[in-house]
Amino acid sequence: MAELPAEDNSVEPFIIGVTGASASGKTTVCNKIIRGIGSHRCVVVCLDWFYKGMPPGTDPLEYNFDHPNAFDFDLLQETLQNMRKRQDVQVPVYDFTTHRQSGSHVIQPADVIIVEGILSFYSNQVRSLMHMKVFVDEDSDVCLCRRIKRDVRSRGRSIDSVILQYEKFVKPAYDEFILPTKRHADIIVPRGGENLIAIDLIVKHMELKMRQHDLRKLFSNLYLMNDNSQI
Ligand code: UZR
Ligand code: MG
Repeated sequence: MAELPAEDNSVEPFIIGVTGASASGKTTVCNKIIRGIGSHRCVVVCLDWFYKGMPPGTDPLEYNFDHPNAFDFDLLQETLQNMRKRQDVQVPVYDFTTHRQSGSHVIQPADVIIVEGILSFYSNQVRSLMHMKVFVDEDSDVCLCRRIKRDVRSRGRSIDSVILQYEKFVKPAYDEFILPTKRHADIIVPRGGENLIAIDLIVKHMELKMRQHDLRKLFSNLYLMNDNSQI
C-alpha cells in the first residue's frame, strides 16, 4: 500500500492585514476574529515587534514612534514571506517600557496570519502579501481616551507624557501616514471591536476561504498519494 505523504504544506496561509489609529480597537477586532475562526488556525504578527528601537541616548518624548522610519518593514516582509512558505520564524520581542527590543521568540505559521499595527498597510511590499485588508475606524477622541488609560496602566506612562506625545507625534502621523492607507482597505470597520456585524462578516468570509483551503489541501494530498502509488 502506498505510504501516506508527509503533511502537504503547499497551500499558502491566508494573510489578513488589520490597521487603524493607535488605540482604535485593532487588537480587540483581531481577538474577536480569532475567537470566531478558532485560535488553533490563526497566528497574529504585531507590527510593534518590528520597531527598530530608539537610538541610544534618545529621549523617548523626542522620538517619533509613529513615523514609518521607526519600523523595520524589510524584516516584516521577510518574516511574512517565510510564514507564507509555512516556515517557523524568529521575531523580535519589543518592550514598551524601555522602548527597546528585549529578545526574540519563535512563531509558527498557521492557516490564517493576521498582521496588526498602525502602519501595516504602509509598505507596498508588505501590503501586496495580504489577501484581505481591514481598517478599524474610530473617533479620535475615543482613541485618545483609550490611549491615556492603556498607556498609563500598562505601558508605564504619565498622563502628561501621553498627551504630549499625542499632540506632537501620534495625531500628525495618523493624518499623514495612517489615514491615507485607508484607501487600500477592503473592509472599513466603524466602532472597532463593538461592531459585531462587521466582525461576523469577516469571520464568515474567512470560514468560506478556509473551507476552500481545506478542499485544496485534500485534493493536493490525494494527488500526492496517487502520484506516490505509481512509483
Ligand atoms: P498601538 N509607542 C510608544 O509609545 N513607545 C514605544 O516604545 C513604541 C511605541 C507607541 C507609538 C504608537 N507611539 O502610537 C503606538 N508613540 O505605540 C502604537 N508616541 O501601538 O497600535 O498598540 O496603539
Ligand atoms: Mg493594540
